[in-house]
Amino acid sequence: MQIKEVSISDGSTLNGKVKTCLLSGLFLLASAGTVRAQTGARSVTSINDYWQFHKGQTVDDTLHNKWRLVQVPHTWNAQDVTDDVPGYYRGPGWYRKKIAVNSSFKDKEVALYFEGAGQEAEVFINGKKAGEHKGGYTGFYIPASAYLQFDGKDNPNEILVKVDNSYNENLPPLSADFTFYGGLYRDVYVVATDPVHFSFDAKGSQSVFITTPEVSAEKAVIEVKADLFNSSTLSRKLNISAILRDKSGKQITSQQSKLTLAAGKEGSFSQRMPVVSRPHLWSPEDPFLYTLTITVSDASTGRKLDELSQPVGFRWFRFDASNGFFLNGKPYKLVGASRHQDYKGLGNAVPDELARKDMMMLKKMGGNYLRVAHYPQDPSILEACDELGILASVEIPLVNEITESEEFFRNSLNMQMEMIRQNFNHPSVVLWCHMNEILLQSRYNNDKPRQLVYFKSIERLAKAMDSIARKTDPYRGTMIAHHGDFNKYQQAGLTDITDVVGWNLYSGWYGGKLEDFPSFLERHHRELPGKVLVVSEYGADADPRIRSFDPVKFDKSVEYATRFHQYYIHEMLKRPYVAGAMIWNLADFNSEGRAETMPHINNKGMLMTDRTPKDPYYFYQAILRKDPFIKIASAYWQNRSGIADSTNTFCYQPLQVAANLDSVELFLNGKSLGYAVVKEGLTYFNVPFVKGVNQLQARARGNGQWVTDDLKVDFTLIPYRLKDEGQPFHQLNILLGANRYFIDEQRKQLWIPDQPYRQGAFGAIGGKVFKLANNSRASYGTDKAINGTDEDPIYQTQQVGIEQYKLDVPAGRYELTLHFAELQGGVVKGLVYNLDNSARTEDSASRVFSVFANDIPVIEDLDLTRQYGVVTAVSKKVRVTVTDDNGIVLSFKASRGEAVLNALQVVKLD
Ligand code: GCB
Ligand code: CA
Repeated sequence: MQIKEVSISDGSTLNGKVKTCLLSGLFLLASAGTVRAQTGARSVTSINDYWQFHKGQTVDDTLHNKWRLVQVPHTWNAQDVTDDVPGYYRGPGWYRKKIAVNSSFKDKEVALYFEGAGQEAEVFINGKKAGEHKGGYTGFYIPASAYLQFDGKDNPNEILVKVDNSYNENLPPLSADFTFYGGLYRDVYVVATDPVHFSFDAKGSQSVFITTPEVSAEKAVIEVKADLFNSSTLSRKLNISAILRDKSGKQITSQQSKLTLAAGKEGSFSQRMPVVSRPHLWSPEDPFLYTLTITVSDASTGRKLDELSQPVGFRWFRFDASNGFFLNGKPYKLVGASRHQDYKGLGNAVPDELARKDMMMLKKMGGNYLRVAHYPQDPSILEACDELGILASVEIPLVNEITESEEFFRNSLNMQMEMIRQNFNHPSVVLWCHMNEILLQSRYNNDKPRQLVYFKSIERLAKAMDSIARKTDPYRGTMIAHHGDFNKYQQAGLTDITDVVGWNLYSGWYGGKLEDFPSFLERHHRELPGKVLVVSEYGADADPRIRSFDPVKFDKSVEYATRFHQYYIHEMLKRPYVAGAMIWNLADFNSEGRAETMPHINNKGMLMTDRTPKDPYYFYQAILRKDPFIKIASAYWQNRSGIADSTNTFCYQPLQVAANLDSVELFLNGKSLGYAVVKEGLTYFNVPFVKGVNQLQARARGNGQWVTDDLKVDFTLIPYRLKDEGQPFHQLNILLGANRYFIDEQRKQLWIPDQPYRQGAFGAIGGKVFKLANNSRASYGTDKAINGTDEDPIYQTQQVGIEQYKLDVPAGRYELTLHFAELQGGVVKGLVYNLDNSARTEDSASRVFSVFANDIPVIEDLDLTRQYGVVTAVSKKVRVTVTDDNGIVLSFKASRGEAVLNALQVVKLD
C-alpha cells in the first residue's frame, strides 16, 4: 500500500486569499469510493472535491469574478436546459483547485486523468499550459510532473482547467437530439507511478490491451499487449509477469517475459499466455469474469514498478445475416436499449452509482444489450455491462452531419481511436460504431452536384473509420446506424461498409404506420441479403402524465407507446434475421431544443428522468424475463377519475396487466373479476372502479407457484348526472379537443377528456377539435411547447368555434377557470430529429371573442395573439352563483374569427 506516500491535499483560493483545506493522505485513501485502483506501485486517487468554478469568457477579470465551490462531477447546464428561454450556455467555464504534493512524489511520474470534459479542455498547472483535449466524451491524461512543485502544503499547486462547450464546426457532435452539456462532468484523478510505468497513453487508455485470439468451450488463449514508458535517466531491465486468476483468486495461468527499456523511451511487449483449458465462459446468464494482473518489476532488484489488473471474459460471437447473433455458439436475440448519460436535475454530471443503477435497471428489464449511444460514456457503464452480462456497442458522436474539413476528420478519427483503446478490454463490447443518421441533415439539398461531393466525403470518412476499427481491433465487428431512408444510404455507399447495418425506425410515430415497419425489415433482407440487420433504434414518446383509452399516433400517451413496442418487438422476434432490437431509449433524456408535451425532454424512455419505470418497461419484463412475472402495467397511474355509469356506482375503465404467463386473474377489493388470456405479454381487464379505494390484485400461476401484483387506485367518480343526490358534485377538470387524460402533478389532480354535451351532465356545444394544419404526426392538438407553464398538455388541445359549454350543476357557488392558448400561428422551428427540418411561419389565426357566464360578461374581447402572443398559456378565473335549476351556461361570442377553449376547471365552493 502507498498510504504514506500519498499526501495530496485540497485547498482553494478565494478572493485572492489562500484558504487551504488540508486533508491527510490517510484521509484521502480512507474515504471510501474515492480511490479507484490501488495496486502495486501505482496510486490513483480522485480529486473531485473542492473545485472553484466560474463561468465566463475569461478567468482573470478579478473584479467580477464570482467563483463558487463545486464538486465534480459538475455541469453548468443542469438548470438552463429546462427553462422556457431557447438555448443554453455554450461557452467557456473555469475550474481551479489547489493541490499540495509532497516531496516523496518527486521521484514519481504524476499525471491528471480526466474521465471526460464537455467539450474541449485546456489544463494549466501553476500558470503553465500542461495539455489540452478535444471531444466531450472520452478520457485523457495530462502528464503533470514537469509542472508540479513538490513542497507539500507550504507551496500548493494550482490546477486551472478551462472547459468549453461552444459550437465548434470541426468537432463532433455538430447537431443532434440531445444536449451538449459543458463542464467537468466526470471523475478527475491524480495518478502517480514509478518512473517506469504503463504509458500515460495519448489516447487516454491504460496502455494494456487484452484479446483472446483462440477461445472455445475446450480452451482459450489470451494475448496481452502493453506499452511502457521509462522516464528515468537509466536504461532498465524489466521482468513482466501476467497472472490470470479466477473469481476466488485462484491462479489459473501465468506467463513471464523480459524487456529492456532505454532511458526516456517507450517500449511495447506482447505475450501469449499458456492455454486455459475448459474456460468458464462469459455470457448474459453467467457473466463470469477472470482477472488478469500484469506486473512490471525491476529485473535486478525484483522491486515492483507498476501493476494493472483488468477483467477478462472468455466468449466468442458472430453475426449472421440470415440467423442473427450467436454467442459461444448459441443463438441470442439481442434486445436492449440505448442510454443517454443525463439524469433528472443533474444534467450529465451523474455519479457512478447512478450510472451503475441504470445498467441494473436494464438487466432487470430482461435486456441483454446496451447501445452506448450517441457517444462513449462513463467507464462505470461498461464495467457494469461486463459484470452484469450485458453485451454492448459504443460509438462516437458523429450525428446528423459532418464538416468537410481536415480538422473535422482528424478529430473524428482521433475520437474513434480514443474510444477503441479506452474500452478495448471490456468483454461486453462486441461492436464499434461510427456514425448515427449521418444523412439526416443532408447539406446542399438545392445543389445536387455539390451534395454528391458531400456524400462522397461522408463515405470516405466512414471507410477510414471502419478500417481503423478493423486494424485496431480485429476481434470485433463494426456498425453504422442509419435513419429509415433506405435508398439514400444505399446510394451513398454507407450500407456496404460495416459488418452490421443498423436502422433507426419510427414508422407509426413520426410518420407512416406501424405496418411499414415489417415491410422495411423485409426490404433490407431482400435487397441486402448478405448484410446483418439490427434495428438500432425504435421507440415512441410516452409522457408519463398522459394516458388514453383510445391511443393514437403522437398523442404522447403511455398507452400508445406500449402498443408501439408490443407491435415492434413481436415483428422482430418473429424474424431470425433481425439480430438486434435496441429500444430508443432506456430513460427519458434532455434535448434542450425539443418541444411537445414535456418541453426539453425526449420521452421515449422506458424509465422517467428519475428512473421511475413506465408501462413499456413492465411490458418488456413480461416479454424478456424467464422467471414468472406479473405486473399491473399502469402502476404509476394511481389517482384516476371518470364519469360514473347510469347507476352512479362505478366507472368502467380498462386496466393493462403485463405477464409472461398464460392467463391472469384480477381481484378488485377482494372480489374476482375473472380471468383474461395473456397475448404477446399483455392482457386487459375492464374494471368497474368505485369511488375511493380500489384495491387491485393480479395473480397467475407459473412454474407451480403463484405470482401476484397489487395496486391501490384512488378513484374520483364523477356523477352521471351532476345533480344526482347521494353523489355530491365537487370538481371537474376537462381538456377540450383531446382524447387523453393528463396527470397534473403540480396541482395533484387529473384532467379528463371532454365529451359532447349530454343532458344532466356537461359538454361542449358547437365547434370542432383543433388539429394542426400541415402536420401529419399529431391527430389532434399541437406539438408545440406552450410558454408560461409546465403543464403544456392542458393548453395543447382545443375546441375551435365553440358556441357554448353547458354544465348542469346544482345550485351553489362555483369557481370556473378557463384556460386558453392560441395554437395557430408563429414560427415552426426546424427540429434536428425531424425529417422536415425547414423553419416556416404558420399563418396566425385572427380571433376576438367574449365569454358570458349565465349571460353575464366575464371575459370581453379576448385577442389571444395580440394580447399574449401565440402558444402562451392564458388562464381566467371567474365566479358564478347558480340560484336556479339551470346550471351554468358559458356562451362564446366571436366578433372576429372563431372562439376557442382549451381547458376548463369547475370547482364547487360550497
Ligand atoms: C433518432 C436519433 C435519436 C433521436 C431519436 C428520436 O433517430 O438517432 O438521436 O433522439 O431519433 O427520438 O427522435
Ligand atoms: Ca466515473
